[in-house]
Amino acid sequence: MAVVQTSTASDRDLYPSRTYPEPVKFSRQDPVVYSDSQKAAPLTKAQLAEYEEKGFLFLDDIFGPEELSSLIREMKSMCLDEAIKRRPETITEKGSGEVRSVFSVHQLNKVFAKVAEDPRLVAVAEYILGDSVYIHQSRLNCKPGFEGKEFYWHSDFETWHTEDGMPRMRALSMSITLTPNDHNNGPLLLIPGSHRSFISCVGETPKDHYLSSLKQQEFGIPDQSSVADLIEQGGIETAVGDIGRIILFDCNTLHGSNGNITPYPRSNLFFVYNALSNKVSQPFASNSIRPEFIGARHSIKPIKSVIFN
Ligand code: 6CS
Ligand code: FE
Repeated sequence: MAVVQTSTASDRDLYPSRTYPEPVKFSRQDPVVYSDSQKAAPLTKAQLAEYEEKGFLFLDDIFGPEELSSLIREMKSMCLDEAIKRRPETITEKGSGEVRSVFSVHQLNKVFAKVAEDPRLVAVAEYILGDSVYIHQSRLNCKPGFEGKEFYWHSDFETWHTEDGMPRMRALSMSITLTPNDHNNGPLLLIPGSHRSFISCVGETPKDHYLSSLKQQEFGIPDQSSVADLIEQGGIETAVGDIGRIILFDCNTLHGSNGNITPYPRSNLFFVYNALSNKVSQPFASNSIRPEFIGARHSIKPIKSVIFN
């Protein structure tokens, strides 16, 4: 049972993890939605309230059919391309060698680069984060049929904080569904309300952890008792949806997904928007710096602002 700690851990690190011998539960010290004036809001009050409350929100009917066809074409060629399979940005599945994830797709593919900077997405990210934004990470998770393995419960922020040096909870992910995400093919599972707690994980970060964590994460994952408590409180919501649905979720919302044993791939395109004022610095609990294709550090490029001129 994690000790509940509400005081801040230290002035440098509000979210210490991978340092204590036992799990500790901290309260979130950062806002969820940073903007408050409804004036430039690209979402309704009800949508913003739901995101604030649950830590995630589904957005539908953003892209037209032609746009989706072009994204699907690019995804299929990437997930199946032998040359892509050999690139450093590509993580393959344990056992089968199928493509599990391709990172930095906004830099590898012009179509994905355009979507990353699409004003319809950027406006939402800027409003919620209350700042201009840049892409901290992008990836295509292919989750191929039969071979797509699970992603165990985790907070993305816990990793981005400890391994990339992201100071505060001022980032969010947009996952664009490019194949149907149904109850059977390993959809994203999210724990409503979990974004308001920070679960400190036990176990020091191994050297070059990303070489194993992106295939199967074993460090920086919350203890079972803390996960069970958060599920007791908030339940589990399954992010099923048709092609084109955007799953918008806070950097600290606990999520995971089961393996895919159906013939049907569950392929989603992810963009992680970070506030310009929240640029990564030195990792808070790791001795190695992750490669640029996993977390932007030297190639931070502010996206042309939509609501902050
Ligand atoms: O380590 C990371 O940055 C990645 N790991 C997971 C399981 N989700 C977020 C991100 O793609
Ligand atoms: Fe994740």
